[in-house]
Amino acid sequence: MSNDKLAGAPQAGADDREVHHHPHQTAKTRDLLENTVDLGKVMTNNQGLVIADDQHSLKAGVRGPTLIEDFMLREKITHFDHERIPERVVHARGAAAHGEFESYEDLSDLTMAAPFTHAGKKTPVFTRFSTVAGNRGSADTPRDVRGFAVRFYTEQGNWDLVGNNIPVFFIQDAIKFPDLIHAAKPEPHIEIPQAATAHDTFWDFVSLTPESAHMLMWIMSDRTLPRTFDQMEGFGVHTFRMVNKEGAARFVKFHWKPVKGAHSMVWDESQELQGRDADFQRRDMAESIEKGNFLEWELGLQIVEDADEHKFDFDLLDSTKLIPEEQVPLRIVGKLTLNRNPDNYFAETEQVAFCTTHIVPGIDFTNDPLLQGRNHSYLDTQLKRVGPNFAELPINRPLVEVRNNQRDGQARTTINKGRVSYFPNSLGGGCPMHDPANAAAYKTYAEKVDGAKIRARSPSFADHFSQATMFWNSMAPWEKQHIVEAFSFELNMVADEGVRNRVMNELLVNIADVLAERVSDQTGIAVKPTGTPENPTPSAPDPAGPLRKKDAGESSPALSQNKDALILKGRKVAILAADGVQPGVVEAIKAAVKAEGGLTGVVGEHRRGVTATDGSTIEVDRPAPNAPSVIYDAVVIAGGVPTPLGKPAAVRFVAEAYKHGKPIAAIDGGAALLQAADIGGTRAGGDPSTAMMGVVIGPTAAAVLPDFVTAMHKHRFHERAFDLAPGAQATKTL
Ligand code: HDD
Repeated sequence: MSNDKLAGAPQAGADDREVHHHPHQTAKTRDLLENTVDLGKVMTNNQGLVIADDQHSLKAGVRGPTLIEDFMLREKITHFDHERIPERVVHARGAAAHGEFESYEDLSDLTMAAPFTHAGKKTPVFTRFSTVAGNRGSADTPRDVRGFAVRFYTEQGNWDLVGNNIPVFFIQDAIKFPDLIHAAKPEPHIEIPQAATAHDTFWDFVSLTPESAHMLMWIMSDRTLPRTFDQMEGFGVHTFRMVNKEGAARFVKFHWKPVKGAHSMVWDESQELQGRDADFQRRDMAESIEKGNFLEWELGLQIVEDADEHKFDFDLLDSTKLIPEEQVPLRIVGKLTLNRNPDNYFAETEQVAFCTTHIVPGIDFTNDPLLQGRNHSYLDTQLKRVGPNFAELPINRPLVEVRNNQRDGQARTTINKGRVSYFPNSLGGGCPMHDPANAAAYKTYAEKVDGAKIRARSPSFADHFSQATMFWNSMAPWEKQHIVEAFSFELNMVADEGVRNRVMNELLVNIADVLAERVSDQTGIAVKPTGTPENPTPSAPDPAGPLRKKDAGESSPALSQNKDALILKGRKVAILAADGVQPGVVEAIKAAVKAEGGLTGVVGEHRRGVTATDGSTIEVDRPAPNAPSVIYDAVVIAGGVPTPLGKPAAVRFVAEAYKHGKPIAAIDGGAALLQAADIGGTRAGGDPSTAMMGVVIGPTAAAVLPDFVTAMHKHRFHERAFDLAPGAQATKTL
């Protein structure tokens, strides 16, 4: 089968195999229909009747009661009543896109998996991003883990890599998952809070579950505030196996590395976005794809030889641990590109049914108890959510034609023929038959297993703090500051004294003293051991404190997001302009940003445009009241009199962009707006032309744009928000 053919296959509606084909429709009857009814245009009901009037129900007299015999009304309303399926019990809010995965090399020495058979091999994919806690109608940007689920439609069958944007998880054993989610979701008596975890139950659970310490560091970091989907990393989380044709297996961890680099927003910004544009991330993805700014990640593998399974100071089967990239470097093996929006949200994004058990020859599980438990959950949830025939839906259908003896069930669409629906059979010529000798057949890796039945955790899973400390050690000062602020915010939301106490004295103190002290400063929670007369809070039953390596020196630079933006593709720059702007300035800004692959939007007072000093009109993309700063990545004040926009909205816009660390440039009279917003050198009474902390001020576009572009590559200037470096405000960074 050619790749082109594969690429077209999962398209909804493109395939009219059993789903749309009518068993009685022939070319002749279709002709007949075309002649009597204009099939392309008219509306029919589900029975096939052409509808005469879809606007008025059938009544006894124009003002009379509606008649129960109105089957048209009843059909329409009844179908509407049944439009919803249960939303996902977790990861309910999501957005997805189609695309392809291209392998850079032939990996057949490692795996038989079809996506890696040769360099240039393309496999169609469907990828869904999600938040975990919020309901389907919640917002895109709460502090939450993001799901990162990739389905590969391979010629061996569907392979679902159902990962997250964080490489570790809260718990080590799936038996705790329902409790974790009950604790994290809104409190059951009042269904509060929506799409957030700032409440007593979550912190109660994690404070009693010290294995969550490492994950807590990740979720309290900016990783849970990704700026866009394509600026976040993705991880398969578990250690999987790759198996080659000879049956040799190696351990593997999967990483998705965003081509744009991994960058986040700040907490204040993410909160504001929830109100200003609840669809910010899904909109960004859909619009980027429409504009041809496709979303791209490279796939990295961490391969561990079978013989090296026990060479780490953690267990590869423990999902609360990662393998530092410095210990096992990533091998970059291919690229994921998302390049096509779904045609229909419900048919594709809502009904896609990922299963961790969807693996293909060449990929296998390990005994990670979290993965093993997940493997029960996904099929089960799809049966409940979408139904027993979920695999027949266009988005879920594998490329391979499905042939087996599974039959019937609700909403079955396949019309299986003949009398044979069992195996073995002779009446059907033995078909469909299983085929042990077939090289394409899925065979489980023959791992040797031997053990007494036991409910226990392996002692090799017992160190809950070393990697949490390593994460802390790996952060830049501003990242540490954000973590302190996040813990402080969350713990300040917790009312129960005992819970606050346990988080501080059984988790934070075991991660890093300075973290505990700084959170203590911001929350007033005393640092003193639990279970003592001074602090009678009962301690967690599980081993906590003694297993730490407090303030150990290990760090992993790969974990920090303190890195420049690799490319500026798709970054949105607001150009604030007002009447009296110099001619050519807006065009020059647009050209400079476009040259870097960025996008611009002109923000003016009204939709009617802005008049330059030469009388020309500059088109406005968004009027100021409709243009919150949080939807842009940077801002250039193009000038104009008296101050651009001349309204408090403009002052708020730049003050907020400044607070959120965004690059700012002011040209000509634009500097007055900075002054009004109390920004930069003007605050210190210094020279307003000084370029500082990503604020670039100058008389002309040509003078400021090169420095502004350099500033954009820094992504954000977080140090502005707090005095990390003494005198930081006056530091010239450009
Ligand atoms: Fe899960 C959905 C990721 C642990 C049970 N999970 C779901 C989705 C993602 C993840 C991305 C959304 C898929 C989509 O877009 O449709 N889940 C993870 C990761 C985990 C994890 C990375 C840990 C490493 N999950 C996990 C456990 C269990 C589940 C331990 C149960 C024992 N997850 C589910 C589920 C969901 C789900 C109930 C809800 C909706 C769905 O499956 O389709 O089966």
